[in-house]
Amino acid sequence: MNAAKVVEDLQRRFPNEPEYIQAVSQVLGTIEEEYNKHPEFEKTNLVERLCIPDRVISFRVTWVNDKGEVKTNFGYRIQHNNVIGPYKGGIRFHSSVNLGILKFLAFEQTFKNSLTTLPMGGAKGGSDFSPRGKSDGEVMRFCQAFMNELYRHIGPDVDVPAGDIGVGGREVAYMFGQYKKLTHEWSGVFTGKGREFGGSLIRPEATGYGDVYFLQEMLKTKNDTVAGKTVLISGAGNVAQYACEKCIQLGAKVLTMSDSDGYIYDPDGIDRAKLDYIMELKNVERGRIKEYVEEYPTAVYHAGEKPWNEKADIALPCATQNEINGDAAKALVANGVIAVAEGANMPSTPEAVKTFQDAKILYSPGKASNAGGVAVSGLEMSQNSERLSWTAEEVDKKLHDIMVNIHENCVKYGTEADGYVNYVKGANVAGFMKVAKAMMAQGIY
Ligand code: NDP
Ligand code: 2IT
Repeated sequence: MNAAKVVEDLQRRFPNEPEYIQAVSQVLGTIEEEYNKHPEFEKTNLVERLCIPDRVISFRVTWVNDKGEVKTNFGYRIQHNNVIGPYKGGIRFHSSVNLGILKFLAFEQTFKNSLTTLPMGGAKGGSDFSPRGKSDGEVMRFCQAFMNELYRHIGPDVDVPAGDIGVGGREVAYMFGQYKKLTHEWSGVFTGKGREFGGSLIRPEATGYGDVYFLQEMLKTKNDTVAGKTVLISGAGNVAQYACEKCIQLGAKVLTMSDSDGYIYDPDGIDRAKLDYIMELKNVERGRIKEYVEEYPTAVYHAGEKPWNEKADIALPCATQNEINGDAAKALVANGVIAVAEGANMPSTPEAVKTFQDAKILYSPGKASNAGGVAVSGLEMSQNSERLSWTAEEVDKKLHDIMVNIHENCVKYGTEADGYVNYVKGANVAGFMKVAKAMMAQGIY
């Protein structure tokens, strides 16, 4: 395989999908050497079969808003690869959603799920519907309309969706309810469900906690810990909130959180009480992060900006893709950042990744450090299958063990000659090899 040639070819075939090309390019660039040690891969054109999704489902979603107006959005489900388990991955509702973004997410999910060691294939879905500013009734009607189409393509042993941006416990519950109504069947077809109906304890916390567990492992390689560190977090949603919670528990000082309109900087640190305020603001009132400074006037709100110019020891990007560009990465490095652990999917541009790696700081890609969310989704599937639920302590311990294991695999496959751990390479090679072996075993179809 010549990675550059494959990417060039995909770019020609899918010219309007830059995020998909970006994700493929990063993976192929780092697995090329390993891939070429296995001539049997090339003989069966494994690379092309791996990059192009098994199936792309697209559909129209029509719903009625509170004013009685008829609205139309599009819906997608990308079933990327199911060689190691049922298709598995979140659903994103955001105005920016398009085919290329969902294809990049489904592609990444395949390797991430492989890294968890649990039997899950890769998928992603979503819509350009934005829950922002919508009433609860509108969100419910949209979720039901979305499920009226999607239900025929999913199932507990076929494809198991979950949340992502704009899809949390509320949306999962509405979609699950509609699936049940349409199929006349209760099954573990979704993860991230409410605790009363099969949801796993620690699933809401899992991505953020897992990100910080991974960060702890990275710091351990330098005989360092999270305690006492200053932290920049972007986002104020599910991942950001629980990354913040774990940082607070471990004695770090979180200085920032953000949303798509701007960020807040709190020089005194976001403590437990302040985080409780943010959780209420975002999850119940569905407000904006700028309201934080009305409650805590010593904090400052920066409209239209991202937090990366602030000085801190650690950065946890937990909002969205490409939120750290080359300049932002240079600013972080110049300000002495020692570790970047991605909570979001592909939040760093290729220039940013290069900047972190050239500076030899600890840097982990989302598919490694945010895998805790889907890992606990896998544990939710197990609990649903055996009709049991495990305690929070049990699930948290399994999550912790999985994150430690992913870190070990990154070190195993990503350590370079000078001892620097290239976590991107480590995660990609480890994730890829398992999928590749399963694909080879299952033949050409
Ligand atoms: P949420 O919807 O709960 O929160 C998303 C946060 O990011 C919000 O604060 C949102 O602000 C902000 N945001 C979204 N889009 C943009 C944008 N275009 N520019 C700037 N800020 C933006 O989503 P999650 O916390 O679940 O997801 C965050 C990231 O983590 C995503 O990359 C997701 O793919 C990834 N992830 C999520 C997992 C999960 O289990 N939920 C698992 C693994 C990864 P606003 O309110 O203004 O939109
Ligand atoms: O990006 C992700 O890993 C998720 N949004 C979670 C997917 C899942 O199935 O739990």
